[in-house]
Amino acid sequence: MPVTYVVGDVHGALDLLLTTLREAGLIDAGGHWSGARARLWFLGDFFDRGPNGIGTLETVMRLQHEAQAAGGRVAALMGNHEPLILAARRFGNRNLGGGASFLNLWHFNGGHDSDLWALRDEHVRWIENLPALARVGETLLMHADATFYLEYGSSLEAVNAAIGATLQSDDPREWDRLLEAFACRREFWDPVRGKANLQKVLAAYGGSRVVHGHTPVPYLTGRAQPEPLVYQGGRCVNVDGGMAYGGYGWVYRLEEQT
Ligand SMILES: [Mn+2]
Repeated sequence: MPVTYVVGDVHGALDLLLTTLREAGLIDAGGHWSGARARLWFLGDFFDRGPNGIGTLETVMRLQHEAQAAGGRVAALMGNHEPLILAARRFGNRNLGGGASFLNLWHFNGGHDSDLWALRDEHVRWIENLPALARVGETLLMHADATFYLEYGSSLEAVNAAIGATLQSDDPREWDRLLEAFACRREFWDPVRGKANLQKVLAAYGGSRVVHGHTPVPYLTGRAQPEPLVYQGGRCVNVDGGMAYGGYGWVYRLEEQT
């Protein structure tokens, strides 16, 4: 079986991403795929906060082609910052009630105008096709440590279809609903309620553990640590090292559980 690796939220920290992938042996000194048949999953949030969202996206798209040619695979989930920038692009400055526009919301969440200007149709189509959830063996991959996915469907396929449909919608309320829901976090953290939430999510979508990003580890624990955070008795792994916040870039190797 090929080895699977997972990278959390890059948030435009392209230089750190390249260093991290190089140290893991997944790209060479020239930045090209050297992972052979390895699988690499990104958990979304390519944009905002850090300086180079489009460069990050284009790097992932390029590595996807290079990996495929080598018999490997690069794949990605959608984070909340992907619909954020698409909403800013689709609705712009239109005031949609409450005095805020999607453009304001995106800026408030760390959006850089340079990314929006550089966002082309090709990028948009790629983002629109990203799944929200994926399963690799017994591991459920999700961007957010949140249960809102259950409001979109009771199977992995249903969630991906419903969130995909939202991204095709012209109804700002649908976008608003998604962005509000996607802002939830820390819902697996509490020893009791978090455990129950985790069980609900795993029961619906399969797998025996969750690997997620979205909430930088120091936000949960109050301190930086040099490797991903394993919690809930090993059934939950947070791979968001806070790459755009002066934190860590991690390549987390999935040990297949049988
Ligand atoms: Mn996020």
